[in-house]
Amino acid sequence: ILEEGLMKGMSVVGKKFSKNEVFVPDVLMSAKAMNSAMPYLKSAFETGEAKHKGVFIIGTVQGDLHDIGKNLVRMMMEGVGWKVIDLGVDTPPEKFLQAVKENPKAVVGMSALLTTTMVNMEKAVKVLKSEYPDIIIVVGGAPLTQEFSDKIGADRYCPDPQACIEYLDERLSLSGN
Ligand code: B1M
Repeated sequence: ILEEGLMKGMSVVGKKFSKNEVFVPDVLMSAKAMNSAMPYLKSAFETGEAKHKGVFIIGTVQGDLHDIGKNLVRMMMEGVGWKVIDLGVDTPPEKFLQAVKENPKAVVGMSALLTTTMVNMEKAVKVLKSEYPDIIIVVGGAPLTQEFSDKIGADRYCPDPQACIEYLDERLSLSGN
């Protein structure tokens, strides 16, 4: 149900959103439809019949209260099979670090919408990478670029949720799972 139905559907929506063929409300509706099915599948996850792709920790960085984009990424990631831990908005580096300590194999996603909070993203990336050099960190948000992501030592800038999904599928060889 998850792999051949729901995830395939979300993938179609994600690709269309990337190409501006559908818009934020369409993605929200699809993600809500997807999420409404998840409780029925919970027992399969608990017995190990269905597996998550991994744990994805996401938060909007310290000082930043914008969460619409971050929530979209969360829903899309859940939609394609990641277990998501959402740290919310205004997330200090220590909170990211604590979440990684509790989930050492997790991938981390950070969102920033303000030029003034991009500097806090840099701080959070540095703290995580110094304690966990192999951790994968993806970043996104309207003012960001790949150049900025490279400069602060993150692994990849994702302009939209689909880019995030495709990058992690490829990097972790998850396609087709
Ligand atoms: Co704010 N705001 N805002 N705001 N706000 C912007 C961002 C701004 C560009 C407006 C403007 O001046 N034109 C401007 C930033 C300027 C700058 O820094 N260069 C701005 C400002 C200045 C401010 C305040 C400082 C205003 C004030 O108080 N004087 C203040 C700051 C508060 C704070 O955070 N401390 C503020 C407040 C607010 C509201 C609370 C009113 C509200 C936020 C509500 C909420 O999020 N719950 C708000 C909003 C709504 C906006 C705009 C209008 C819309 C942002 C949005 O949600 N876009 C925005 C102007 C604009 O963009 N037109 C603006 C839709 C969303 C789906 O897109 O978040 O980019 P986005 O996410 C995309 C991608 O970026 C990507 O995927 C999403 C889907 O494609 N993405 C990721 C995002 N995170 C990702 C993470 C990933 C991967 C992809 O991996 C982890």
